[in-house]
Amino acid sequence: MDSEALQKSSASHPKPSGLTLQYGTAGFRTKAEQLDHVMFRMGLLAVLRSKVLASTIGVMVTASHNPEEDNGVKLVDPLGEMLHPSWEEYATQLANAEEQELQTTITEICQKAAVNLHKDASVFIGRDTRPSSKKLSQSVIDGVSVLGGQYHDYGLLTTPQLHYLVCCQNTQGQYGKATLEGYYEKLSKAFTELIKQSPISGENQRHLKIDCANGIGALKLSEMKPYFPKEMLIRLYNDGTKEKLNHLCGADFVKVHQQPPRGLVMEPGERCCSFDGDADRIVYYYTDTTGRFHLIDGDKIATLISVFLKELLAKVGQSLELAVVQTAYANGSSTRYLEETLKVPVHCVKTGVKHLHHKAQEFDIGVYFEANGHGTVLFSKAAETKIRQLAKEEKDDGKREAAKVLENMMDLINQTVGDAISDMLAIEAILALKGLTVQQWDGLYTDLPNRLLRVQVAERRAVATVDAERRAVSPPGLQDSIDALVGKYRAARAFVRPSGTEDVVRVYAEADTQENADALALEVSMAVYQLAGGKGAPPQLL
Ligand code: NG1
Ligand code: ZN
Repeated sequence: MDSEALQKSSASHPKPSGLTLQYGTAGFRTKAEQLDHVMFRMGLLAVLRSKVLASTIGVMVTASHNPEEDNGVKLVDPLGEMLHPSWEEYATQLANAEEQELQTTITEICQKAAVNLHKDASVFIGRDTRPSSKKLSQSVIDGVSVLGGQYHDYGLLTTPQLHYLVCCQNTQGQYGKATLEGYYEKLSKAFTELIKQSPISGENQRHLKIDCANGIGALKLSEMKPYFPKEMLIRLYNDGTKEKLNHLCGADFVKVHQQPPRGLVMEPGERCCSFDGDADRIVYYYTDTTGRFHLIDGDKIATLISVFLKELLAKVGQSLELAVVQTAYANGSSTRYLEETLKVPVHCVKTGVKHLHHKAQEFDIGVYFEANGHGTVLFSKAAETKIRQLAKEEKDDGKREAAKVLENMMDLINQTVGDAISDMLAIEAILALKGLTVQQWDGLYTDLPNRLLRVQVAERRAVATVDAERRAVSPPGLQDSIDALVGKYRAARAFVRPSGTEDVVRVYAEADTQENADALALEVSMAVYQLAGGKGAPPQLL
């Protein structure tokens, strides 16, 4: 390590003294102007991680669904997974080291993590469309360069594209070609194959309106359009040419407010969807003939995919184990439908994609989605080999055809991480193959009315939870209050947890009617406010 060069380079990315940040659920995330030093240092960390694993590491500059003024950074591990939790602590240490401690902090991390600084390092970098992202990704490059790492700056990318590229690179092309064309070709080939087998193939067209949250999704979908089969007609809204990123639009806005995004006019029954700012989340929706808005969230996406996979597995005649992984935010009706009607096992884990991803890896086929629309499907190596073999060699025509559909689905789904583009194509293919309208899909089950609120408190970690975040163990008395409040309503459930990405405590409630869900959410929010040190104005419905 060239100490002098490091010191000099770091001095041009100074850390505001006293500022401490935490590598949270989605990496570092805060106001863009506080992040320059963090970016530089994540460049350093990516080099160390790359050296120790002898693999390419990804660095994505984005703050996803958060406001345009924010930014963030997350590291991508070799197979496209989130950074291993054991390194999150190093990330936090490095980001918070004062200028004069930087060198020793690096040395300490190298010792603890057995990093040999003489090894090579390679880092892939991507960024979203925020005005601050270009400069911040340059700071990542400075960090990578000062430790002698090689880098490839892909510029504007969706988050899942970076995960895909990193995985391709580290599997020597086995997962696909490590280029954007490789990504477009892999997905569109699988999608075209699937559509060919559907009744809509030929003249019938599939229309879909997409709200791109004024983010990167618009750019990347435009690039991908020429690769789509002619049946697929997409129209992009909120493409970033007029309005601000994530402002009154995007998957998070639609999910939280249970309202259509601004800038997208819907005819009754028209299928529409929203991406978030970095295109790793997707939700669908439509309005019915009475003008009522219907949201189809991540839970219903997971359910549609599970219904489809379960039918295919029955056709293929293989006993591959299919399971769904959810969080406590999953609508109670979805869990019930999956377990009781579809008879698919459901597992509940803590919020945060890394937890869902990890759990889903335990099954032959693991479907995971957060209610907010972040999710994907994982196929184990054994399941993949079996499916590919059946698709090629199975003598029974029906079974072989079903195996081919499974194989194409497997290639269409971005298995490295939730991916709005890939999920959208998978959903469109399933709807086409099953001949389902958006209303029929929505009719699989009826969501329990629900409400998500945020409560400002002095210290959000004052709220601690157990049982996959479904029960609060501190502050004392909070869970008893929640239990008492829940007991007042029918079909009710509520829980609270500290956010991993914002300085708030989140409150979720569901009940038999929207009025009751709202009332329960507000009452639980008041309990949090009173027992967990609420600050500012008392909680209100949005
Ligand atoms: P936090 O802020 O920890 O609730 C939010 C989402 C997560 C996840 C992360 C990462 C909700 C309720 N929470 O986490 O599901 O997506 O952001 O972006 O949607
Ligand atoms: Zn996102």
